[in-house]
Amino acid sequence: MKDILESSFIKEFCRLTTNMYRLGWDERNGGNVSYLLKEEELKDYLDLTKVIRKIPFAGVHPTSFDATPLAGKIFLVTGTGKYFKNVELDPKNNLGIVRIANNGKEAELLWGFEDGGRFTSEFPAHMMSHMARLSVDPNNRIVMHCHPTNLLAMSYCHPLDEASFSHTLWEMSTECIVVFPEGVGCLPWMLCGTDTIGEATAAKMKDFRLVLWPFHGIYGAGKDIDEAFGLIETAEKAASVYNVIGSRPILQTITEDDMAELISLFNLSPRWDFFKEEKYRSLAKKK
Ligand code: 2HA
Ligand code: ZN
Repeated sequence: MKDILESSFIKEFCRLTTNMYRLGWDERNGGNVSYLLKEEELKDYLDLTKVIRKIPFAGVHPTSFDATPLAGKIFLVTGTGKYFKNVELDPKNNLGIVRIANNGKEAELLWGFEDGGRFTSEFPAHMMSHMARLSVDPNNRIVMHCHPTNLLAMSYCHPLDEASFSHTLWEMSTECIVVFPEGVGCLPWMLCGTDTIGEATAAKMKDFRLVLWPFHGIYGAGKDIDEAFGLIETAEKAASVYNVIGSRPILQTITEDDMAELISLFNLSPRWDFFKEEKYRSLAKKK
């Protein structure tokens, strides 16, 4: 067997958590990431018949969600209570590779969590989000959660309806509507780590790859690490522009006609119902 620490998936995952920490998105033990691995990329590194131990989903919070749609799927996931700043220095203790058991209630540890640890307290939100994303995009592989400062700040002073929140982000930087034409889903504040917030996040994940948890953070999903990371990075950049502007009057902005030009150039399907002008909103009604 080859050394798994040399695998491209562990290396890329470590770079991801280091970058997230460096950007200030993951203070202390904040944030969590789960990455769906392919059996063929694992087979040179792990004996997939060797289960180290079984880890029930229920941790700090009771949980009763059913992960049978993911049975047999293998995830690389961050550990509960672990600090992103330490992942790259010590992947074996801070990360785990787990396979969802056939009963849909526990996971089989195949590698990692060597100090007896377990996966993130947000495992229900992650697994339910994977199920939701896979139902609309069979190529989705990554779900990541973090606490970017500017999106958090914006969640205090901007209305939290997803049409206006998304529209403001689209206005704050030209690339936003190109990167997330579907906008950003917004939840109310909810208790984290629970099935309830997991279900609410997953429901949004059917329509959005970005879901805001006000006063807490954001979830991003994608086909690969770059897509999910890039979504959060772009939304966070736009939120930082919003916060730099603050309460100064906006004298000019990206108009909906400008956005429509971008949409046409990149052949995108945006949430037309998030637009304000009737000529664009009516495009949503036609669908
Ligand atoms: O502690 O970010 O949402 C990890 C978290 C919980
Ligand atoms: Zn969090």
